Amino acid sequence: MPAPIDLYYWPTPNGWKVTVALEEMDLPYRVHLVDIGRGDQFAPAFLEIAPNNKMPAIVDPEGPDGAPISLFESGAILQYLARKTGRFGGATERERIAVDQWLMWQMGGLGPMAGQAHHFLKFAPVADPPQVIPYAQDRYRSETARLYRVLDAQLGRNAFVAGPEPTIADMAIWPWASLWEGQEQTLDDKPHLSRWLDSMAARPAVQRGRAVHADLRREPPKPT
Ligand SMILES: N[C@@H](CCC(=O)N[C@@H](CS)C(=O)NCC(=O)O)C(=O)O
Repeated sequence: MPAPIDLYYWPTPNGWKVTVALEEMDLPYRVHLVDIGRGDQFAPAFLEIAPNNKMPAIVDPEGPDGAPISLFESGAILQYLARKTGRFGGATERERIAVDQWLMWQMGGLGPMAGQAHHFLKFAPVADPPQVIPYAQDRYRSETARLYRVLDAQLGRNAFVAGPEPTIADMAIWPWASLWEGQEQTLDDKPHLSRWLDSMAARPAVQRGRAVHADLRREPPKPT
């Protein structure tokens, strides 16, 4: 049994990527909460591990050469865990290329765009004072919609994002896509995305990863 991985975490989509991957890969882990609402991400000890002051981050006491290694950025963490276990990262060079391109699509596209959609649609309107900025709302809502159309087309060709089996690309994308309602999206015209969301949500490891400290999740109040 490998030594437990230390996971620095808060229950958000970027955090769920790593809990889902750790659960899918049967890796033991210990959770260290980083309350990003309270500012824990700026603590000097956390910045040593994650200098960009964002979770998730991990410390693996059994790194590549048997010595501890720390890393931040959820996409890099997923790739590391896939290499460590030899699972979910693609078995051939062609499979790895397919996985990596969709992983990067999430990291550079869906994550930032859906994140800004959440910000301008859900959080800014209930800020003090409220900020309703239609240009930003339209821009991030429509760019997120475009990305979901691309994803739906891909899922029309494959059961999972990068091929017939689930990979770290699915683990990166599902946490964000599962929050489509808060991004003011529709699934009515996206049958493949809808089917994939359900099949991911039915996986026991996904459910366990999503449940880690779910009680601490804070939803913004609805605008009045
Ligand atoms: N690109 C980063 C993004 C991580 C990220 O945005 N984390 C957010 C929570 S979902 C955070 O820690 N925010 C704290 C802050 O910005 O101060 C990754 O994928 O790991």
